[in-house]
Amino acid sequence: MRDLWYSEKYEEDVKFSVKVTQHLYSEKTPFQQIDFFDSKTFGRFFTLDGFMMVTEKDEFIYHEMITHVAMAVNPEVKRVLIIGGGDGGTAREILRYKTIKKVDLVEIDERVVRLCQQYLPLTAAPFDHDNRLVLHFQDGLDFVQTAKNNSYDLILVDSTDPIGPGEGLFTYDFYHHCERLLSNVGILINQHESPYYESDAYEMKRSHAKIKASFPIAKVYQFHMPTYPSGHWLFGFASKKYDPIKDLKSDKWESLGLYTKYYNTKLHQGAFMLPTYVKEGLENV
Ligand code: AAT
Repeated sequence: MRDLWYSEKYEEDVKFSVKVTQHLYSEKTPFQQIDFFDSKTFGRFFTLDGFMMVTEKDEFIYHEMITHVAMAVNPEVKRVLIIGGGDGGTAREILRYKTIKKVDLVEIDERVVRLCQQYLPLTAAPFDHDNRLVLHFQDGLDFVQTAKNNSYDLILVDSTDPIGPGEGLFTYDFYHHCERLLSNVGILINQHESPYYESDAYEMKRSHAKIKASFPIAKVYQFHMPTYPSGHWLFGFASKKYDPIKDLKSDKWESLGLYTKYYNTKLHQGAFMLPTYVKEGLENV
C-alpha cells in the first residue's frame, strides 16, 4: 500500500507533512471541511479546511497558554466567554479553576464539538462532565453584538484564522463589543497568528492595530507550537486595567497548585519578551 501523508502549504514553496496511519473521518459542513487523522508522532489530529487545528501531542501548549496567562494576572475571574474552541481544550483548562462560576462557549459549527466528542476525548471531555459550561452554536460576532455590557471578566478568542468563518472575529466591530462586554478589570486573549511567514505576519499586524485601538493595554506574547506554520505562534493580551507583567500574581497562582506542562510564571514573563523583528512589526502598525 502507498504511504498516506497530510500536507499543509505554508508558502508557495514550503509544506509541512505528517505521515498518516489512518484517515478516520471526513465531513463537509455548511461552514468548513472537517477531517480527523491518526499518526504515529502527533497521535490523533484534526484539520479544518485543510489547516491543522489540534494534535494530541502538542495541544497542551496552545490550551495552557491561552488560559493560564490571564488567570495568573487576575485569579479572581469568575465569568468567562470562549469564542470558537469547539474541540474543548480551552474549556478544559479554564474549568480547572474551582473559582470559575460560568463559561459560555460560542462555536459556529456544532459538528466540530460532536466530532471531537467522538474522536478527541482528550480535549472534549468537559462537554460531558462540567455543568458550569454552556454551549451556544452561533457565530461569535453575532453573539457579542447582542450580549449585555459587563457580563464577563475574561474573553478567550480561540478561533480559526481570518479566512472563512473566523473572519468576523478579527474586525473592529468584534473587538469593540468584547470591550463592552468585559468588566472594568476585564481581559481579552485572542489567537494572534504567527510573525514568521508573510501572510500570517500581515494578519498579526492587522489584528494588533485593531486591538490597540480598542483597549488601553494591548500586548502580544509568544509560544512554541510545533504543528502551526513556522512553530512560532502568538496570543494577544488586551485589558482595561491589568498589565500582564506588572500585575502578574505569581505567588497566588502558584498557591493554587495546578500542574502545567508548558506554562509557568517565569515563562509567563519571558513570553512577552519578543524578538526584535516581531516587536518592530507590531510597533509599526
Ligand atoms: N483549540 C484550538 C483549535 C482551534 S479551532 C477554532 C474553532 O473556531 C473552530 O472549531 C471553528 O469552527 C470556530 N470558529 C470559526 N469561526 C467562528 C465564528 N465566527 N464564531 C464562532 N466560532 C468560530 C483554533 C485553531 C487556531 C489555528 C491557528 N492556525
